[in-house]
Parts: sequence; C-alpha cells; structure tokens
Amino acid sequence: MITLHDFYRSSASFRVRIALNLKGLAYQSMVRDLDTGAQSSPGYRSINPQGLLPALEIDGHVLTQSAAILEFLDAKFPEPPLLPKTELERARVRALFQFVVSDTHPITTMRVGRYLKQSLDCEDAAIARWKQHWITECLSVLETALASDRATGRFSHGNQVSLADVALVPQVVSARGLGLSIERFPTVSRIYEACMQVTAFENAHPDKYPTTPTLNKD
Ligand SMILES: N[C@@H](CCC(=O)N[C@@H](CS)C(=O)NCC(=O)O)C(=O)O
Repeated sequence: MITLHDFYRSSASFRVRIALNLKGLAYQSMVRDLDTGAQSSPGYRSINPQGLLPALEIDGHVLTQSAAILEFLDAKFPEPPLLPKTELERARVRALFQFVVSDTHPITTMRVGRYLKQSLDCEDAAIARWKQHWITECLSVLETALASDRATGRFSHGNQVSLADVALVPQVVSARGLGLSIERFPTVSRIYEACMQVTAFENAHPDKYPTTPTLNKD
C-alpha cells in the first residue's frame, strides 16, 4: 500500500500524483487540509518534521520532498522513465524542472505569504503581486528555454513526458489560480494542453481531486 499525504491545491503533491499515475501505481490519498493548517499538526509533523506536503509512505518508509520522491519512484519503477537517456538530455530536463521546483515554488508558498503578512505587515494584494511576479518570471524563462531549443517537442523534452512536464503543469495551474493568463507563453501553454491530454496528468489535476479520501486506482 502506498499512501500519499496531500491536498488538492498542493502543487508539490500534484507533481507526485502525476508521477504515481504515470507509473500506474495505486495509492491512498491522506488529505491534509492546508486551509486548516493540518500540515502543521503534531501528528503530521511526526511523519514529516517539516510540516509540508507531500509525504509518501511506501514499504514502511516515509519519503518527503517532491523531487526526492520523484527520483525514488523513477528509480524503483523505471517504466515509463521520467528522465531521458543521455546525460545531456537529463541535465536539460532537470534544469527545466529546477526553474519551477528550486527557484520559484519555494518563494511562492503559503508560509512565505504568511511571513510577509504577519511579520512584515504586507497587504494581501501585495502578497498576491509578489507571487504573480515570481511565477510570471518563471513562466517567461520556461517559455524562452522551451521555444528556443529544438529538443522541445510535443512535451518539454521531445515527445515523451518527463520530470520537466511534471513540474510545468502544476506551476501553470498555480499561475491560473492567481489570475495569471498563460496565453502569453505559447509554448508553455501548448505543452500544458498536450500534458492534459494524458490521463495521468488529467487525473492528478486538482479539479479531479476526491472530496473524500479514496483509493486511486489509476
Ligand atoms: N520543496 C518541497 C516543498 C513543499 C511545500 O512547500 N509544500 C507546500 C504545499 S505545495 C506546503 O506544504 N505548504 C504549507 C505551508 O507553506 O505552510 C517539496 O517539493 O516537496
């Protein structure tokens, strides 16, 4: 049994849901409602001391950090691969992944918003602008990197989905949630639409999230 501690709006959890679906792994969703602060409860912190989503329980182990979880899943369940074959291609995919996961997501999280509000007295509108700014910068960089490289295909790297797409899709969904239009990023937009044609992505989308925790058989 695989258990994913997640929440529909958690983009880091969304990445892991996509990967579990791509690998055809059934999992149980343990909902940790970010709106009620459930991620900070002592019970959950005994699972993930960081008090962040996601956490993955598998084979009696608890894994945290979406990037680490994705690498683990790809190593343990190699088909279909989330990374291409050659070192150069892998470096490209990891770089596209890191634009989102290392350089953008951490500075646009709820806890950063909370700190800006509670400790630096920022208004909600200013916090929204902060997030919109960094996400727009990320999408703009992704657009340039994807549009200017012939390695880009139907998906971020060629015609197979990869870790780059696993990061891109949740980032686009977050951007839309903040009222940003992605049409000004045509390559990002096109790849997002291509990914959403893939059942594994579609079923991981927050809109498909079960209202009650269920066993996901996809
Ligand atoms: N680097 C971590 C980020 C985890 C993270 O920030 N998760 C968010 C949800 S997407 C969270 O739990 N936020 C709660 C908070 O900021 O208080 C990962 O990729 O797993």
